[in-house]
Amino acid sequence: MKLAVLGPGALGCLLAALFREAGAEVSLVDYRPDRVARLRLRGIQVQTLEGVQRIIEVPIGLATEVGPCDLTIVAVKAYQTESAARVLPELISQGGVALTLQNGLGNLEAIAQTVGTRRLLAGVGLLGVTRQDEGRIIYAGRGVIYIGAPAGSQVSPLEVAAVVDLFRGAGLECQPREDIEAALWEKLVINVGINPLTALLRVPNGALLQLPEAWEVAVAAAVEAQAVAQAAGLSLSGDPAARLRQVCTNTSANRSSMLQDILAGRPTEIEALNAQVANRGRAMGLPTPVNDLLTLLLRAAAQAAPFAVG
Ligand code: KPL
Repeated sequence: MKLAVLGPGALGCLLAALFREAGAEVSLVDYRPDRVARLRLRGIQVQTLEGVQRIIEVPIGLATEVGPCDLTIVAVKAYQTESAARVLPELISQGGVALTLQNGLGNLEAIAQTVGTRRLLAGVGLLGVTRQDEGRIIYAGRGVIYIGAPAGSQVSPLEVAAVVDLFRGAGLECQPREDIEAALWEKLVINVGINPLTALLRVPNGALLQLPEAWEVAVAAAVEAQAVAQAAGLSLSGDPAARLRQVCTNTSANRSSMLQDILAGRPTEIEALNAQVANRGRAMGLPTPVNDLLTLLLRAAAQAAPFAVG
């Protein structure tokens, strides 16, 4: 199976490196020729879960160089999905599958705009990966990856099983999910709690467990998200606070992706996370004051960067 991982961020680099080490035919795809050239020279440097530094030489190229693949994993930031979706037709072979493994809501819809829903899969990953620098990452916490066919997809359960096996073969914990939309929301419930609080307070995920006020806000955001999901007809498993606690424990040393974005001066995924909860809640007449406020604070934090002191 020929694989492409689109997006050389933390998750993209990790997946490409693990697949490569497992002997898969994989390429990392980027849209920036200058970065492609640098990553080709340097390889991908991974600090493993055991704390060992490894350099893994992964083939890296532009979409036109890599060409059609059987499986293309979209691992770009949610705010880059629309532009990434434009190169997907070049990367997906006849009968090939696109799998989004991104945070938040709205990615499936953006990808479907260019490649349709028939050969689409969605995935949700609860693992912790920190990007230290271009092509340099820390695999900071194990976590399960769920993969399934969303509404409108015609990818068969057998094909989903083959993709799940591929992930397992690369040493990742992976499970098929028939209710992948519910899994996306379960992850959203976690992200709307952990990501903005860790980004605003500039702390690793585990610190939230030691900060009672921050924890209270994180749980309140997660509870609101769960209520919106339920109002939208999705039944999510488990209690949001318990789920938050488990992910904070499993990824305690990890810097959330939103904290990494804020520290690097990049845009954040707030529009795909808390803003989605707030918008969908509003549309159903369900108040989401905590998600409203966190959305405003994160927008403000991004706007404030040029004025920051110290
Ligand atoms: O998805 C994540 C993120 O940082 O975006 C978690 C699971 C919270 C790990 O940090």
